[in-house]
Amino acid sequence: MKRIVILTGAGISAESGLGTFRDVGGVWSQYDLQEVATPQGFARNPALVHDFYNHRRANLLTASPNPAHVALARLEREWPGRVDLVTQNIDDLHERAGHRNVIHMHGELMEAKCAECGAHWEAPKRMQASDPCPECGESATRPDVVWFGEIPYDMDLIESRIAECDIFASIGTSGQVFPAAGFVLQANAMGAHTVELNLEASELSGMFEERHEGPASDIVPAWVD
Ligand code: BJW
Repeated sequence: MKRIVILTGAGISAESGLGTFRDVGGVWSQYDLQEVATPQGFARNPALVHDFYNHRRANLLTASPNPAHVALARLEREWPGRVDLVTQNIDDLHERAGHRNVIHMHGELMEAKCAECGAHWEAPKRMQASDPCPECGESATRPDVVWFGEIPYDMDLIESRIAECDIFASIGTSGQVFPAAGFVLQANAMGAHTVELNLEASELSGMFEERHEGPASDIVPAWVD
């Protein structure tokens, strides 16, 4: 029974209206990542960082899964072997498409976290640093997302699943951010068949045995079929 690990990035949610990061007009052309996606930026100006994520949370509430999310949820339901979905995305569109097991290695936009005690809870529509933690009462509320310099979630689990997989598929990611950018190397080293599905060639295209170029909403359902 073949085991599949799928890694998704911002490109899979692009056609749902959520911006990617590094494409022309992407999030990092509008915001300075050092100010909004690092612990140092948060320490300097928590209100700016909360505004950034509050705005993205509001956008997410109006977005819907697209055919690529739906096709992966169908794959999880119908594939006779194991499917592990690892996403770098903080949106919940995989879950809303019906996907049951999603590993959010960069956290989740709809969750809040206490920077003091580490408690997690459901994010309010608008979050601010002065919101008290429901566990310890400290006013150190932050989005439950992984910024540059922080350690992504579930790395041991992800690495063990890649070590065991027969097929590794990367969808809609530019391959510029580690550790996710290194997963294809690990999959190749373990002898998995590696597949890239992306709008265009990425930094890592040369590492994949099979490649499909085009919008995710076309190429992902076709690949799943
Ligand atoms: C479509 C499409 C359509 C468009 N259809 N496709 C030097 C060397 C190596 C590493 C480092 C280094 N210097 C620093 C580091 C570490 C650093 C890093 O990688 N920096 C790089 C910039 C070099 N990484 C970290 O700090 C990470 N932590 C870490 O390494 O800890 C150490 C450690 C690791 C493991 C074990 C133990 C210790 C943390 C990284 C956190 C990233 N956080 C962000 C923001 C937070 C969440 C949020 O606000 O959303 O995560 S950054 C941002 O980039 C976000 C994304 O998840 C991530 C990846 O972006 P993604 O998804 O690839 O998007 P894009 O825009 O880049 O690409 C979109 C792609 O889609 C494009 O290719 C398009 O063509 C395509 N596309 N439309 C199909 N319709």
